[in-house]
Amino acid sequence: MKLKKLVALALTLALTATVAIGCGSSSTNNSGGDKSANTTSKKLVLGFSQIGAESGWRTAETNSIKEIPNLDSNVELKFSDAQQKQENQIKALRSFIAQKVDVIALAPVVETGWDTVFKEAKDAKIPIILVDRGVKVSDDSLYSTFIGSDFIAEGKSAGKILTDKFGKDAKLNIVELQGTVGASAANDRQKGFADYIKDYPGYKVIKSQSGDFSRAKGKEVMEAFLKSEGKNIQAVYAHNDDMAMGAIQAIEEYGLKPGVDVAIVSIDGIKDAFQAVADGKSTGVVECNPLLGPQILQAAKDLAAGKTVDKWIKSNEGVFVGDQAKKELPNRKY
Ligand code: GZL
Repeated sequence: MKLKKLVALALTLALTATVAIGCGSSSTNNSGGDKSANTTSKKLVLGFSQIGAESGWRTAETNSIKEIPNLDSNVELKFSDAQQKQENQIKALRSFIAQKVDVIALAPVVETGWDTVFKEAKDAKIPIILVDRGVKVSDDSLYSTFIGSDFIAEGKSAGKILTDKFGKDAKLNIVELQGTVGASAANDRQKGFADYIKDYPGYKVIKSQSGDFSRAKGKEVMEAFLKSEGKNIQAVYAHNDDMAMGAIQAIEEYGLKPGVDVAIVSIDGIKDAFQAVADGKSTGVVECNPLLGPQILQAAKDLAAGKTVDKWIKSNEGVFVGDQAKKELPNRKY
């Protein structure tokens, strides 16, 4: 009997010791007890530096990005709005680096001036995702991928809307509302359009100025164009829809009919632009997809998992004129 009790006691002691060691090792893992025992449950922390809220397109993109944590609860989003200033974006990137985020994403307001802070991110082993605008850096390995459109192709598509409407031999004086000075979207949309109309000698850009991608500035610049050129203007090429909407207002206030006296083409694909085409106030719109949240999420997860991603993840988009725009209007999400 005594032996049995001794064996039972020994077994109990052995069992208790095992449980204690087990807990000790998980608390060792916890190191301080306040972290979850399973370190794999750590969230992926994504820092995003947004340019601002200059256009309907930008707001739609922001909404898509802010949806990311709802698409994947294992992702924590740190979002910063730079109010259109590069120095605020650089500050935000430095803050993300200090917070040791897993991945940094940004929509770079302008193409240049990123080498130093991108090198700091590389030294901190934090991959960078470029969103909707590109950069010019000394070494392309400073960023992992660019998720966005082919702006040169968009500029060509805008030119084609005009040549399809007026024909190869038309004589057309065009005024151009450029996007933000120094932005890749503005530089390449200007280049694409200019390259395309080279084959149409009658098509001439007689004035070109930045409206900074905003409706108010687009209206202001169009008022100045009308003041100096008046009825000598036959078409407007706007690098985004918001500036085109501003131009439409200016044309109407000047006493001309937008879409009739003055053709209008623009890029983005916001609802207002589709409505303007459907109403005959604009000739056509080239879509540029702002709903990039899901693609950013996938790229961030792949990079955090150590996978390589394509250097350019291109967004798919269409071109809409006349009845096509009327038909597509109800489907527009932004
Ligand atoms: C394009 C994006 C541009 C949009 C504008 O990818 O960078 O910036 O065309 C926005 O509406 O302001």
